[in-house]
Amino acid sequence: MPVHNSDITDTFNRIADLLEIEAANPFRVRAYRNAARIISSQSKSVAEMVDQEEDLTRLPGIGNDLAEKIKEIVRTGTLAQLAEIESRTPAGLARLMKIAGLGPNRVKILFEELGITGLDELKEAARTGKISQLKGFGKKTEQRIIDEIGREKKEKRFKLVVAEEVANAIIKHLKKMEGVKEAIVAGSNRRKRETVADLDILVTCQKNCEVMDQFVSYEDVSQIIAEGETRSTVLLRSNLQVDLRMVPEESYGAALHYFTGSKAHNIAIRTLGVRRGVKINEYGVFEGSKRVAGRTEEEVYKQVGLPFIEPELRENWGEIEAAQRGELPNLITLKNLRGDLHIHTKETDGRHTLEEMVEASVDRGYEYVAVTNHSKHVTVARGLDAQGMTTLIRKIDHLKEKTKKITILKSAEVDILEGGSLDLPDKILKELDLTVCAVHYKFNLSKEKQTERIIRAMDNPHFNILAHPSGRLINEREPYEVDMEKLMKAALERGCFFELNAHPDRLDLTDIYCKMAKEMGLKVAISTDAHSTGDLDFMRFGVGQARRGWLDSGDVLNTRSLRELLKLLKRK
Ligand code: DGT
Ligand code: CA
Ligand code: CA
Repeated sequence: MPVHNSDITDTFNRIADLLEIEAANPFRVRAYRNAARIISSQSKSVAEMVDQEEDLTRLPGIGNDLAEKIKEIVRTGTLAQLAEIESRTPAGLARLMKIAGLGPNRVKILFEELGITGLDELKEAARTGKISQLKGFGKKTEQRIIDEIGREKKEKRFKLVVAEEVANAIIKHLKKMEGVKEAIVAGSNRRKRETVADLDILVTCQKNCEVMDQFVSYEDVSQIIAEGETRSTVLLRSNLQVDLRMVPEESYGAALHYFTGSKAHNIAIRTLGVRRGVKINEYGVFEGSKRVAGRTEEEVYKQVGLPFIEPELRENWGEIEAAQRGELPNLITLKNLRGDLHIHTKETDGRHTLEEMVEASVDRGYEYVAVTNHSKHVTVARGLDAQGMTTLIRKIDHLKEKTKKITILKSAEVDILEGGSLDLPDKILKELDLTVCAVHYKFNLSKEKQTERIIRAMDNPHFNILAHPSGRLINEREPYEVDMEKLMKAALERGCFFELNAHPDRLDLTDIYCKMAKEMGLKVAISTDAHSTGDLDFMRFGVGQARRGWLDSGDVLNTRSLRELLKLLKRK
Protein backbone atom coordinates (compact mmCIF):
# COMPACT_ATOMS: atom_id res chain seq x y z
CA MET A 1 0.00 0.00 0.00
CA PRO A 2 1.60 3.31 -0.99
CA VAL A 3 1.46 5.64 2.01
CA HIS A 4 1.56 9.32 1.13
CA ASN A 5 2.65 12.07 3.43
CA SER A 6 -0.96 13.24 3.44
CA ASP A 7 -2.08 9.85 4.84
CA ILE A 8 0.25 10.25 7.80
CA THR A 9 -0.82 13.85 8.26
CA ASP A 10 -4.50 12.85 8.18
CA THR A 11 -3.98 10.11 10.73
CA PHE A 12 -2.18 12.42 13.16
CA ASN A 13 -4.72 15.20 12.72
CA ARG A 14 -7.53 12.72 13.33
CA ILE A 15 -5.96 11.54 16.53
CA ALA A 16 -5.48 15.14 17.62
CA ASP A 17 -9.13 15.94 16.83
CA LEU A 18 -10.40 12.98 18.80
CA LEU A 19 -8.08 13.62 21.70
CA GLU A 20 -9.35 17.18 21.81
CA ILE A 21 -12.91 15.98 22.09
CA GLU A 22 -11.81 13.77 24.95
CA ALA A 23 -10.22 16.85 26.53
CA ALA A 24 -6.83 15.15 26.59
CA ASN A 25 -3.65 16.94 27.62
CA PRO A 26 -3.24 19.88 25.22
CA PHE A 27 0.48 19.23 24.89
CA ARG A 28 -0.24 15.78 23.59
CA VAL A 29 -2.71 17.19 21.11
CA ARG A 30 -0.24 19.78 19.96
CA ALA A 31 2.50 17.18 19.50
CA TYR A 32 0.31 15.37 16.96
CA ARG A 33 -0.65 18.56 15.18
CA ASN A 34 2.97 19.68 14.98
CA ALA A 35 4.02 16.32 13.62
CA ALA A 36 1.29 16.55 10.99
CA ARG A 37 2.46 19.99 9.95
CA ILE A 38 6.07 18.94 9.75
CA ILE A 39 5.28 15.92 7.64
CA SER A 40 3.05 17.89 5.30
CA SER A 41 5.90 20.26 4.59
CA GLN A 42 8.40 17.54 3.69
CA SER A 43 9.18 17.49 0.03
CA LYS A 44 10.42 13.92 0.36
CA SER A 45 8.12 10.96 0.82
CA VAL A 46 8.28 9.99 4.49
CA ALA A 47 7.33 6.43 3.53
CA GLU A 48 10.47 6.30 1.40
CA MET A 49 12.50 7.63 4.29
CA VAL A 50 11.17 4.74 6.38
CA ASP A 51 11.99 2.26 3.62
CA GLN A 52 15.49 3.61 3.43
CA GLU A 53 15.76 3.36 7.21
CA GLU A 54 16.48 7.04 7.60
CA ASP A 55 16.39 8.42 11.13
CA LEU A 56 12.98 10.09 11.44
CA THR A 57 13.85 11.70 14.75
CA ARG A 58 16.03 14.08 12.78
CA LEU A 59 12.81 15.76 11.65
CA PRO A 60 11.99 18.64 13.98
CA GLY A 61 9.35 17.78 16.58
CA ILE A 62 9.51 14.03 15.89
CA GLY A 63 10.69 12.05 18.89
CA ASN A 64 11.09 8.30 19.23
CA ASP A 65 7.45 7.78 20.06
CA LEU A 66 6.14 9.61 16.98
CA ALA A 67 8.82 8.04 14.79
CA GLU A 68 7.54 4.59 15.79
CA LYS A 69 3.99 5.66 14.97
CA ILE A 70 5.03 6.91 11.57
CA LYS A 71 6.68 3.57 10.87
CA GLU A 72 3.53 1.76 11.92
CA ILE A 73 1.44 3.88 9.54
CA VAL A 74 3.88 3.25 6.71
CA ARG A 75 3.88 -0.50 7.34
CA THR A 76 0.19 -1.07 8.06
CA GLY A 77 -1.51 1.94 6.51
CA THR A 78 -3.04 2.85 9.85
CA LEU A 79 -2.41 3.16 13.55
CA ALA A 80 -3.78 0.77 16.15
CA GLN A 81 -4.01 3.70 18.54
CA LEU A 82 -6.40 5.51 16.21
CA ALA A 83 -8.72 2.52 16.08
CA GLU A 84 -8.64 2.37 19.85
CA ILE A 85 -9.58 6.03 20.27
CA GLU A 86 -12.23 5.71 17.58
CA SER A 87 -13.78 2.83 19.48
CA ARG A 88 -14.26 5.17 22.43
CA THR A 89 -15.51 8.13 20.38
CA PRO A 90 -18.00 8.09 17.52
CA ALA A 91 -16.04 8.57 14.32
CA GLY A 92 -18.26 11.34 12.96
CA LEU A 93 -17.38 13.70 15.80
CA ALA A 94 -13.99 14.61 14.44
CA ARG A 95 -15.63 15.56 11.18
CA LEU A 96 -18.03 17.88 13.01
CA MET A 97 -15.16 19.86 14.43
CA LYS A 98 -14.32 21.05 10.95
CA ILE A 99 -17.52 23.11 10.91
CA ALA A 100 -16.55 26.69 11.68
CA GLY A 101 -17.45 27.66 15.23
CA LEU A 102 -17.62 24.12 16.53
CA GLY A 103 -14.63 23.37 18.69
CA PRO A 104 -14.16 20.16 20.66
CA ASN A 105 -16.21 21.46 23.60
CA ARG A 106 -19.26 22.22 21.53
CA VAL A 107 -19.00 18.96 19.61
CA LYS A 108 -18.97 17.17 22.92
CA ILE A 109 -22.09 19.01 24.07
CA LEU A 110 -23.88 18.24 20.81
CA PHE A 111 -23.06 14.58 21.27
CA GLU A 112 -23.98 14.38 24.95
CA GLU A 113 -27.14 16.47 24.79
CA LEU A 114 -28.55 15.58 21.38
CA GLY A 115 -26.66 12.41 20.48
CA ILE A 116 -25.32 14.03 17.30
CA THR A 117 -22.52 12.04 15.70
CA GLY A 118 -22.59 13.11 12.07
CA LEU A 119 -23.25 15.86 9.57
CA ASP A 120 -26.76 14.76 8.65
CA GLU A 121 -27.90 14.66 12.27
CA LEU A 122 -26.30 18.03 12.84
CA LYS A 123 -28.06 19.53 9.88
CA GLU A 124 -31.40 18.14 10.96
CA ALA A 125 -30.98 19.47 14.49
CA ALA A 126 -30.02 22.89 13.16
CA ARG A 127 -32.94 22.94 10.75
CA THR A 128 -35.44 22.13 13.48
CA GLY A 129 -34.05 24.74 15.84
CA LYS A 130 -32.77 22.27 18.45
CA ILE A 131 -29.29 23.67 18.51
CA SER A 132 -30.12 27.23 19.42
CA GLN A 133 -31.86 25.87 22.51
CA LEU A 134 -28.66 24.38 23.87
CA LYS A 135 -26.74 26.30 26.49
CA GLY A 136 -23.87 28.21 24.91
CA PHE A 137 -25.32 28.03 21.39
CA GLY A 138 -27.33 30.79 19.75
CA LYS A 139 -29.34 31.45 16.64
CA LYS A 140 -26.22 32.76 14.95
CA THR A 141 -24.29 29.55 15.49
CA GLU A 142 -27.25 27.58 14.27
CA GLN A 143 -27.44 29.58 11.04
CA ARG A 144 -23.72 29.27 10.53
CA ILE A 145 -23.97 25.51 10.81
CA ILE A 146 -26.68 25.44 8.15
CA ASP A 147 -24.59 27.67 5.83
CA GLU A 148 -21.43 25.68 6.38
CA ILE A 149 -23.03 22.35 5.66
CA GLY A 150 -24.43 23.79 2.44
CA ARG A 151 -20.97 24.85 1.41
CA GLU A 152 -19.48 21.49 2.38
CA LYS A 153 -21.74 19.65 -0.02
CA LYS A 154 -20.43 21.59 -2.98
CA GLU A 155 -18.05 19.83 -5.29
CA LYS A 156 -14.77 19.16 -3.61
CA ARG A 157 -11.60 20.13 -5.44
CA PHE A 158 -8.18 18.97 -4.33
CA LYS A 159 -5.27 21.31 -3.83
CA LEU A 160 -2.64 20.93 -6.51
CA VAL A 161 -0.01 19.86 -3.97
CA VAL A 162 -2.14 16.89 -2.91
CA ALA A 163 -3.07 15.92 -6.46
CA GLU A 164 0.55 16.19 -7.54
CA GLU A 165 1.79 13.81 -4.87
CA VAL A 166 -0.81 11.21 -5.75
CA ALA A 167 -0.23 11.68 -9.47
CA ASN A 168 3.53 11.26 -9.14
CA ALA A 169 3.05 7.99 -7.27
CA ILE A 170 0.68 6.66 -9.94
CA ILE A 171 2.99 7.67 -12.77
CA LYS A 172 5.88 5.95 -11.04
CA HIS A 173 3.73 2.86 -10.60
CA LEU A 174 2.61 2.87 -14.25
CA LYS A 175 6.11 3.37 -15.56
CA LYS A 176 7.24 0.26 -13.76
CA MET A 177 4.69 -1.87 -15.61
CA GLU A 178 5.85 -4.02 -18.43
CA GLY A 179 5.20 -2.61 -21.87
CA VAL A 180 4.31 0.92 -20.75
CA LYS A 181 6.04 3.60 -22.82
CA GLU A 182 4.59 6.98 -21.96
CA ALA A 183 2.67 7.79 -18.78
CA ILE A 184 1.70 11.39 -18.18
CA VAL A 185 -0.81 13.42 -16.20
CA ALA A 186 -2.99 15.66 -18.35
CA GLY A 187 -6.08 17.69 -17.34
CA SER A 188 -6.08 20.61 -14.95
CA ASN A 189 -3.10 19.11 -13.16
CA ARG A 190 -0.90 19.63 -16.21
CA ARG A 191 -2.27 23.14 -16.63
CA LYS A 192 -1.21 23.73 -12.99
CA ARG A 193 -4.57 24.87 -11.81
CA GLU A 194 -4.51 25.62 -8.10
CA THR A 195 -7.09 22.89 -7.48
CA VAL A 196 -8.09 19.85 -9.49
CA ALA A 197 -11.31 17.83 -9.48
CA ASP A 198 -9.87 14.60 -10.83
CA LEU A 199 -6.70 13.25 -12.41
CA ASP A 200 -6.57 12.47 -16.11
CA ILE A 201 -3.73 10.13 -16.97
CA LEU A 202 -2.62 8.95 -20.37
CA VAL A 203 -0.50 5.94 -21.22
CA THR A 204 0.85 4.45 -24.37
CA CYS A 205 2.13 0.92 -24.41
CA GLN A 206 3.13 -2.04 -26.49
CA LYS A 207 0.46 -4.34 -27.85
CA ASN A 208 -1.24 -6.65 -25.37
CA CYS A 209 0.13 -4.98 -22.30
CA GLU A 210 -2.01 -5.41 -19.23
CA VAL A 211 -1.90 -1.90 -17.95
CA MET A 212 -5.64 -1.59 -17.29
CA ASP A 213 -5.82 -4.73 -15.16
CA GLN A 214 -2.79 -3.70 -13.20
CA PHE A 215 -4.01 -0.16 -12.80
CA VAL A 216 -7.36 -1.03 -11.28
CA SER A 217 -5.65 -3.38 -8.86
CA TYR A 218 -3.33 -0.59 -7.71
CA GLU A 219 -3.30 -0.71 -3.95
CA ASP A 220 -4.44 2.88 -3.46
CA VAL A 221 -7.71 2.18 -5.30
CA SER A 222 -10.79 2.03 -3.09
CA GLN A 223 -13.41 1.62 -5.80
CA ILE A 224 -13.44 0.75 -9.49
CA ILE A 225 -16.00 2.99 -11.17
CA ALA A 226 -15.49 1.75 -14.71
CA GLU A 227 -13.11 -0.66 -16.33
CA GLY A 228 -12.67 -0.97 -20.05
CA GLU A 229 -9.99 -1.92 -22.55
CA THR A 230 -8.76 1.58 -23.18
CA ARG A 231 -10.33 3.56 -20.40
CA SER A 232 -10.81 3.02 -16.67
CA THR A 233 -11.98 5.20 -13.85
CA VAL A 234 -11.19 4.53 -10.23
CA LEU A 235 -11.62 6.20 -6.90
CA LEU A 236 -8.61 6.35 -4.59
CA ARG A 237 -8.77 6.09 -0.83
CA SER A 238 -8.36 9.84 -0.66
CA ASN A 239 -11.58 10.16 -2.69
CA LEU A 240 -9.63 11.51 -5.62
CA GLN A 241 -10.94 10.11 -8.90
CA VAL A 242 -8.53 9.02 -11.59
CA ASP A 243 -9.31 8.54 -15.25
CA LEU A 244 -6.78 6.43 -17.10
CA ARG A 245 -6.78 6.25 -20.87
CA MET A 246 -4.65 4.11 -23.07
CA VAL A 247 -3.97 5.58 -26.50
CA PRO A 248 -2.02 4.37 -29.54
CA GLU A 249 1.34 6.05 -30.05
CA GLU A 250 0.26 7.75 -33.25
CA SER A 251 -2.52 9.47 -31.28
CA TYR A 252 -0.45 10.40 -28.26
CA GLY A 253 -0.05 14.11 -29.06
CA ALA A 254 -3.69 14.55 -30.07
CA ALA A 255 -4.89 12.73 -26.97
CA LEU A 256 -2.55 14.65 -24.72
CA HIS A 257 -3.79 17.88 -26.23
CA TYR A 258 -7.41 16.85 -25.88
CA PHE A 259 -7.18 15.65 -22.28
CA THR A 260 -5.00 18.51 -21.13
CA GLY A 261 -7.79 20.90 -22.00
CA SER A 262 -9.11 23.21 -21.06
CA LYS A 263 -12.34 22.39 -22.75
CA ALA A 264 -12.67 26.01 -23.89
CA HIS A 265 -9.19 25.95 -25.42
CA ASN A 266 -9.93 22.65 -27.18
CA ILE A 267 -13.12 23.95 -28.68
CA ALA A 268 -11.35 27.06 -30.00
CA ILE A 269 -8.59 24.96 -31.55
CA ARG A 270 -11.09 22.57 -33.08
CA THR A 271 -12.94 25.53 -34.60
CA LEU A 272 -9.72 26.78 -36.15
CA GLY A 273 -9.29 23.29 -37.58
CA VAL A 274 -12.74 23.34 -39.11
CA ARG A 275 -11.86 26.58 -40.89
CA ARG A 276 -8.80 24.93 -42.34
CA GLY A 277 -10.72 21.88 -43.36
CA VAL A 278 -9.29 19.47 -40.78
CA LYS A 279 -11.06 17.56 -38.06
CA ILE A 280 -9.33 17.48 -34.67
CA ASN A 281 -10.20 15.00 -31.95
CA GLU A 282 -8.43 12.88 -29.35
CA TYR A 283 -7.28 10.42 -32.01
CA GLY A 284 -5.54 12.87 -34.28
CA VAL A 285 -5.95 15.52 -36.94
CA PHE A 286 -7.81 14.25 -39.99
CA GLU A 287 -8.36 15.34 -43.57
CA GLY A 288 -11.37 13.27 -44.46
CA SER A 289 -10.46 9.87 -43.08
CA LYS A 290 -6.74 10.39 -43.46
CA ARG A 291 -4.75 11.08 -40.31
CA VAL A 292 -2.39 13.97 -41.03
CA ALA A 293 -1.06 14.62 -37.54
CA GLY A 294 -1.35 13.53 -33.92
CA ARG A 295 1.88 11.98 -32.71
CA THR A 296 2.92 15.12 -30.85
CA GLU A 297 1.12 18.22 -29.57
CA GLU A 298 3.36 20.41 -31.74
CA GLU A 299 1.99 18.64 -34.81
CA VAL A 300 -1.56 19.39 -33.73
CA TYR A 301 -0.84 23.10 -33.27
CA LYS A 302 1.04 23.20 -36.54
CA GLN A 303 -2.03 21.95 -38.37
CA VAL A 304 -3.92 25.07 -37.31
CA GLY A 305 -0.97 27.36 -38.03
CA LEU A 306 0.07 27.89 -34.45
CA PRO A 307 3.24 27.46 -32.44
CA PHE A 308 3.17 25.22 -29.36
CA ILE A 309 1.14 26.74 -26.55
CA GLU A 310 2.25 25.93 -23.00
CA PRO A 311 -0.36 23.96 -21.00
CA GLU A 312 -0.64 26.66 -18.31
CA LEU A 313 -1.92 29.11 -20.93
CA ARG A 314 -4.63 26.88 -22.35
CA GLU A 315 -7.74 28.50 -20.93
CA ASN A 316 -8.91 30.39 -24.00
CA TRP A 317 -8.03 33.63 -22.26
CA GLY A 318 -6.46 35.12 -25.38
CA GLU A 319 -3.59 32.66 -25.81
CA ILE A 320 -4.76 31.58 -29.25
CA GLU A 321 -4.96 35.17 -30.52
CA ALA A 322 -1.56 35.90 -28.95
CA ALA A 323 -0.13 32.82 -30.67
CA GLN A 324 -1.53 33.98 -34.00
CA ARG A 325 0.14 37.35 -33.55
CA GLY A 326 3.38 35.66 -32.50
CA GLU A 327 3.09 37.32 -29.10
CA LEU A 328 2.97 34.43 -26.69
CA PRO A 329 4.76 35.26 -23.45
CA ASN A 330 8.08 33.59 -22.81
CA LEU A 331 6.87 32.08 -19.54
CA ILE A 332 8.96 32.23 -16.40
CA THR A 333 10.67 29.05 -15.19
CA LEU A 334 12.01 28.01 -11.82
CA LYS A 335 15.54 28.60 -13.06
CA ASN A 336 14.85 32.31 -13.60
CA LEU A 337 14.44 32.96 -9.89
CA ARG A 338 17.43 34.35 -8.05
CA GLY A 339 16.10 34.47 -4.53
CA ASP A 340 13.22 34.05 -2.12
CA LEU A 341 11.83 37.21 -0.57
CA HIS A 342 9.60 35.73 2.13
CA ILE A 343 10.87 33.16 4.63
CA HIS A 344 10.48 32.62 8.37
CA THR A 345 12.93 31.32 10.92
CA LYS A 346 12.82 30.05 14.49
CA GLU A 347 12.97 33.64 15.72
CA THR A 348 9.20 33.63 15.15
CA ASP A 349 7.13 30.72 13.91
CA GLY A 350 9.59 29.07 11.53
CA ARG A 351 10.83 25.58 12.30
CA HIS A 352 14.44 26.00 11.30
CA THR A 353 17.15 28.37 12.46
CA LEU A 354 18.33 31.39 10.57
CA GLU A 355 21.51 29.54 9.65
CA GLU A 356 19.61 26.50 8.42
CA MET A 357 17.24 28.56 6.29
CA VAL A 358 20.11 30.51 4.77
CA GLU A 359 22.02 27.31 4.04
CA ALA A 360 18.95 25.77 2.41
CA SER A 361 18.58 28.89 0.25
CA VAL A 362 22.20 28.47 -0.88
CA ASP A 363 21.30 24.88 -1.81
CA ARG A 364 18.51 26.21 -4.06
CA GLY A 365 21.16 28.17 -5.96
CA TYR A 366 19.88 31.57 -4.88
CA GLU A 367 21.82 34.80 -4.97
CA TYR A 368 19.84 36.40 -2.14
CA VAL A 369 17.24 35.57 0.48
CA ALA A 370 15.10 37.93 2.56
CA VAL A 371 14.46 36.93 6.17
CA THR A 372 10.92 38.09 6.93
CA ASN A 373 9.84 37.25 10.43
CA HIS A 374 6.51 38.43 11.81
CA SER A 375 5.98 41.69 13.61
CA LYS A 376 4.41 41.62 17.04
CA HIS A 377 0.75 41.89 16.13
CA VAL A 378 0.77 38.25 15.03
CA THR A 379 0.97 36.90 18.55
CA VAL A 380 0.19 33.33 17.51
CA ALA A 381 3.38 33.42 15.46
CA ARG A 382 5.34 34.93 18.36
CA GLY A 383 5.80 38.11 16.31
CA LEU A 384 8.70 40.38 17.25
CA ASP A 385 8.43 43.84 18.77
CA ALA A 386 10.96 46.60 18.07
CA GLN A 387 13.35 45.18 20.63
CA GLY A 388 13.12 41.64 19.27
CA MET A 389 13.50 42.85 15.70
CA THR A 390 16.61 44.85 16.62
CA THR A 391 18.18 41.78 18.17
CA LEU A 392 17.40 39.79 15.04
CA ILE A 393 18.82 42.51 12.79
CA ARG A 394 22.10 42.38 14.74
CA LYS A 395 22.12 38.61 14.48
CA ILE A 396 21.67 38.82 10.72
CA ASP A 397 24.42 41.45 10.46
CA HIS A 398 26.70 39.05 12.25
CA LEU A 399 25.78 36.13 10.01
CA LYS A 400 26.11 38.29 6.89
CA GLU A 401 29.76 38.83 7.67
CA LYS A 402 30.43 35.11 7.72
CA THR A 403 28.23 34.22 4.75
CA LYS A 404 29.84 34.56 1.36
CA LYS A 405 27.70 32.34 -0.81
CA ILE A 406 24.48 34.32 -0.59
CA THR A 407 23.32 37.80 0.36
CA ILE A 408 20.98 37.84 3.31
CA LEU A 409 18.48 40.67 3.09
CA LYS A 410 17.17 42.11 6.33
CA SER A 411 13.43 42.16 6.18
CA ALA A 412 10.22 41.55 8.09
CA GLU A 413 6.66 40.51 7.43
CA VAL A 414 5.09 43.62 8.87
CA ASP A 415 1.47 43.66 9.88
CA ILE A 416 -0.78 46.26 8.34
CA LEU A 417 -2.74 47.47 11.33
CA GLU A 418 -6.42 48.27 11.19
CA GLY A 419 -5.89 51.98 10.62
CA GLY A 420 -3.28 51.38 7.91
CA SER A 421 -0.17 51.99 9.96
CA LEU A 422 2.66 49.47 10.05
CA ASP A 423 3.36 47.31 13.07
CA LEU A 424 7.00 48.40 13.55
CA PRO A 425 8.42 51.89 14.20
CA ASP A 426 9.97 53.71 11.23
CA LYS A 427 13.38 53.70 12.84
CA ILE A 428 13.40 49.89 12.65
CA LEU A 429 11.83 49.76 9.19
CA LYS A 430 14.59 52.08 8.00
CA GLU A 431 17.20 49.50 8.92
CA LEU A 432 15.60 46.83 6.74
CA ASP A 433 16.57 46.16 3.13
CA LEU A 434 12.91 45.62 2.27
CA THR A 435 9.57 44.99 3.90
CA VAL A 436 6.86 42.48 3.11
CA CYS A 437 3.60 43.86 4.47
CA ALA A 438 0.41 41.93 5.11
CA VAL A 439 -3.11 41.97 6.50
CA HIS A 440 -3.57 39.27 9.14
CA TYR A 441 -6.74 40.34 10.97
CA LYS A 442 -9.90 42.38 10.51
CA PHE A 443 -10.70 40.55 7.31
CA ASN A 444 -14.32 41.65 7.42
CA LEU A 445 -13.91 45.37 6.73
CA SER A 446 -15.94 46.76 3.85
CA LYS A 447 -14.28 46.77 0.45
CA GLU A 448 -13.70 50.52 0.62
CA LYS A 449 -12.24 50.41 4.13
CA GLN A 450 -10.00 47.43 3.41
CA THR A 451 -8.68 49.04 0.23
CA GLU A 452 -8.08 52.31 2.02
CA ARG A 453 -6.34 50.55 4.90
CA ILE A 454 -3.84 48.94 2.55
CA ILE A 455 -3.26 52.06 0.45
CA ARG A 456 -2.62 54.03 3.60
CA ALA A 457 -0.03 51.44 4.58
CA MET A 458 1.61 51.85 1.15
CA ASP A 459 1.90 55.55 1.90
CA ASN A 460 4.58 54.63 4.39
CA PRO A 461 7.82 55.01 2.40
CA HIS A 462 9.15 51.78 3.93
CA PHE A 463 6.40 49.65 2.42
CA ASN A 464 7.77 47.46 -0.41
CA ILE A 465 5.81 44.30 -1.11
CA LEU A 466 2.17 43.51 -0.37
CA ALA A 467 2.19 39.90 0.82
CA HIS A 468 -0.61 37.43 -0.03
CA PRO A 469 -2.76 40.27 -1.35
CA SER A 470 -6.19 38.67 -1.02
CA GLY A 471 -5.71 36.74 2.24
CA ARG A 472 -7.55 33.68 0.98
CA LEU A 473 -6.71 30.13 1.99
CA ILE A 474 -7.68 27.66 -0.71
CA ASN A 475 -10.78 25.65 0.31
CA GLU A 476 -10.61 27.19 3.77
CA ARG A 477 -10.99 30.94 3.83
CA GLU A 478 -12.50 33.29 1.30
CA PRO A 479 -10.46 36.34 0.29
CA TYR A 480 -11.23 39.57 2.10
CA GLU A 481 -12.99 42.17 0.02
CA VAL A 482 -10.66 44.59 -1.64
CA ASP A 483 -10.45 46.60 -4.87
CA MET A 484 -7.46 44.84 -6.36
CA GLU A 485 -7.15 47.10 -9.40
CA LYS A 486 -7.09 50.18 -7.23
CA LEU A 487 -4.45 48.59 -5.00
CA MET A 488 -2.32 47.72 -8.00
CA LYS A 489 -2.56 51.26 -9.26
CA ALA A 490 -1.61 52.59 -5.84
CA ALA A 491 1.36 50.23 -5.71
CA LEU A 492 2.55 51.35 -9.14
CA GLU A 493 2.30 55.02 -8.23
CA ARG A 494 4.34 54.49 -5.09
CA GLY A 495 6.92 52.05 -6.40
CA CYS A 496 5.57 49.12 -4.36
CA PHE A 497 5.15 45.52 -5.51
CA PHE A 498 2.74 42.61 -5.11
CA GLU A 499 3.62 39.16 -3.86
CA LEU A 500 2.51 35.93 -5.45
CA ASN A 501 2.63 33.77 -2.36
CA ALA A 502 3.72 30.31 -3.57
CA HIS A 503 2.48 28.36 -0.56
CA PRO A 504 0.15 25.70 -2.01
CA ASP A 505 -2.55 26.59 0.55
CA ARG A 506 -2.48 30.21 -0.59
CA LEU A 507 -1.32 30.72 -4.19
CA ASP A 508 -2.26 34.32 -3.67
CA LEU A 509 -2.23 36.22 -6.27
CA THR A 510 -4.55 34.22 -8.41
CA ASP A 511 -3.77 33.66 -12.08
CA ILE A 512 -6.26 36.33 -13.16
CA TYR A 513 -4.71 38.95 -10.92
CA CYS A 514 -1.21 37.98 -12.08
CA LYS A 515 -2.33 38.74 -15.59
CA MET A 516 -3.88 42.01 -14.47
CA ALA A 517 -0.63 43.01 -12.76
CA LYS A 518 1.32 42.20 -15.89
CA GLU A 519 -1.00 44.25 -18.05
CA MET A 520 -0.67 47.18 -15.66
CA GLY A 521 3.10 46.88 -15.59
CA LEU A 522 3.24 45.98 -11.90
CA LYS A 523 6.01 43.59 -11.00
CA VAL A 524 5.29 40.58 -8.83
CA ALA A 525 7.58 38.84 -6.32
CA ILE A 526 7.14 35.06 -6.24
CA SER A 527 7.91 34.03 -2.66
CA THR A 528 7.40 30.84 -0.70
CA ASP A 529 6.51 32.05 2.81
CA ALA A 530 8.66 29.09 3.88
CA HIS A 531 8.37 28.07 7.51
CA SER A 532 10.89 25.25 7.09
CA THR A 533 13.76 24.40 4.77
CA GLY A 534 11.58 21.98 2.78
CA ASP A 535 8.99 24.71 2.17
CA LEU A 536 11.50 26.51 -0.05
CA ASP A 537 10.48 23.98 -2.71
CA PHE A 538 6.99 25.52 -2.81
CA MET A 539 8.52 27.90 -5.34
CA ARG A 540 7.42 25.51 -8.10
CA PHE A 541 3.75 26.11 -7.23
CA GLY A 542 4.30 29.85 -7.41
CA VAL A 543 5.95 29.47 -10.78
CA GLY A 544 3.02 27.35 -12.01
CA GLN A 545 0.54 30.00 -10.94
CA ALA A 546 2.69 32.78 -12.45
CA ARG A 547 2.80 30.92 -15.75
CA ARG A 548 -0.98 30.63 -15.69
CA GLY A 549 -0.96 34.39 -15.22
CA TRP A 550 1.22 34.85 -18.32
CA LEU A 551 4.21 36.17 -16.38
CA ASP A 552 7.60 36.15 -18.03
CA SER A 553 10.87 36.59 -16.27
CA GLY A 554 10.74 40.37 -16.74
CA ASP A 555 7.43 40.60 -14.89
CA VAL A 556 8.90 39.08 -11.77
CA LEU A 557 10.86 41.04 -9.20
CA ASN A 558 13.05 38.27 -7.86
CA THR A 559 14.48 37.27 -11.22
CA ARG A 560 16.65 40.40 -10.98
CA SER A 561 20.24 40.47 -9.90
CA LEU A 562 20.78 41.74 -6.38
CA ARG A 563 21.88 45.11 -7.70
CA GLU A 564 18.84 45.57 -9.89
CA LEU A 565 16.56 44.33 -7.12
CA LEU A 566 17.88 46.88 -4.65
CA LYS A 567 17.50 49.60 -7.25
CA LEU A 568 13.89 48.61 -7.93
CA LEU A 569 13.12 48.56 -4.22
CA LYS A 570 14.07 52.23 -3.90
CA ARG A 571 10.73 53.99 -3.49
CA LYS A 572 9.65 56.74 -5.82
P1 DGT B 1 -10.89 19.44 -13.44
O1 DGT B 1 -10.83 17.97 -13.53
O2 DGT B 1 -12.26 19.98 -13.18
O3 DGT B 1 -9.91 20.00 -12.48
O4 DGT B 1 -10.50 20.06 -14.88
P2 DGT B 1 -10.04 19.29 -16.20
O5 DGT B 1 -9.67 20.34 -17.17
O6 DGT B 1 -9.01 18.28 -15.86
O7 DGT B 1 -11.39 18.65 -16.72
P3 DGT B 1 -11.86 17.15 -16.91
O8 DGT B 1 -11.17 16.21 -16.01
O9 DGT B 1 -13.35 17.20 -16.85
O10 DGT B 1 -11.48 16.82 -18.42
C1 DGT B 1 -10.13 16.68 -18.80
C2 DGT B 1 -9.96 17.30 -20.14
O11 DGT B 1 -10.69 16.61 -21.13
C3 DGT B 1 -10.45 18.73 -20.23
O12 DGT B 1 -9.51 19.64 -19.74
C4 DGT B 1 -10.69 18.87 -21.69
C5 DGT B 1 -11.14 17.50 -22.11
N1 DGT B 1 -12.59 17.48 -22.22
C6 DGT B 1 -13.48 17.00 -21.35
N2 DGT B 1 -14.71 17.13 -21.81
C7 DGT B 1 -14.63 17.72 -23.02
C8 DGT B 1 -15.56 18.14 -24.01
O13 DGT B 1 -16.77 17.99 -23.87
N3 DGT B 1 -15.06 18.72 -25.13
C9 DGT B 1 -13.73 18.91 -25.31
N4 DGT B 1 -13.30 19.48 -26.43
N5 DGT B 1 -12.84 18.53 -24.42
C10 DGT B 1 -13.27 17.94 -23.28
CA1 CA C 1 -9.36 16.52 -14.46
CA1 CA D 1 -11.49 13.72 -15.86
